[in-house]
Amino acid sequence: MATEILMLNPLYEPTQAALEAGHTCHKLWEAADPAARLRELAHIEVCTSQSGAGIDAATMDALPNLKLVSNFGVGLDTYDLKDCTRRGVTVTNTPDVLTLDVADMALALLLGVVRQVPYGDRFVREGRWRAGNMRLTQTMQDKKIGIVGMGRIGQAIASRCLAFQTEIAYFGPRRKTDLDYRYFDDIVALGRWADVLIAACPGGPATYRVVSRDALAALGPEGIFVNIARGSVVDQDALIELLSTSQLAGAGLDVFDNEPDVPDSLKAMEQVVLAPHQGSASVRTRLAMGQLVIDNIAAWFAGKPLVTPAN
Ligand code: 8YV
Repeated sequence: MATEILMLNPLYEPTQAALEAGHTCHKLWEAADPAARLRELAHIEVCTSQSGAGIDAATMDALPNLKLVSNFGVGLDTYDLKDCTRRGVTVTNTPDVLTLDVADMALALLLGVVRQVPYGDRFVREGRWRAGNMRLTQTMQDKKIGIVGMGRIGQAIASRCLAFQTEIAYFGPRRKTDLDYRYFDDIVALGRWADVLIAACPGGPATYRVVSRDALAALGPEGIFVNIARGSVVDQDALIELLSTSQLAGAGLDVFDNEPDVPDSLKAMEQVVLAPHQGSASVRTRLAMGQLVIDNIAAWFAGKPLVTPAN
């Protein structure tokens, strides 16, 4: 019997093509009337989605037979996992395979801000070097780095930062007894200790605006903020205000409120390095993420244990 999958949104092309080669795939975004299409597909047991979109209650209401959502991405802030569990829906995600790339991105942004790499690039291209050398920058050496969220990605960021002769401390819901890094149970106190805050925690209600105005202000005028987590974890308005009044030295941002819209005020700031949510966006990592999406679905249809269930 043909296996059927409902794709709620487009996936990375090679992943989507591989799924289409093995299953009958219904693409909800191609339907002229998605609500009517969902009624026709009420028998569906397996869906795909991605971290930016998740699945909402109305869609699950329309799919009473749904058992599995295979999600492309590690972040599950667009899912209400308790509600999924209550409905008997398991969500799988793509942890581990993207950890190193996302950690690398945090360091790329941090180095970009500290050594002003994009600024220097513009300086050369615009022919300004002939008129004199570029201004001097901050250094990585001896920086105190505060990591917000010491999970898999936070730990990979920490191990990279150590190679730059920095000090590390972290904030999170609890101390990790297996880690030697200094722990702060108060993010403002971490901000006061640190020169740099790097957000690496999950998104969602529990971490909404956890990087508060006070935490950012505590970094001081030489302070730097880096975000590879979610736009929701930082008070973006406060960040912009502190940057524009020189109460913070710079920021490296891969994620934003309301992506892909980025405030013009941030785009205008030369002390800010911006990236379009590129943390996991290497070919190798995206293929590995897609493989997990595929493997979880294959396991489900084969009646085997799921590879990376999240609930
Ligand atoms: C991707 C991400 O941008 O894994 C996540 O949670 O944010 C990123 O890897 C996203 O999943 C792509 O849809």
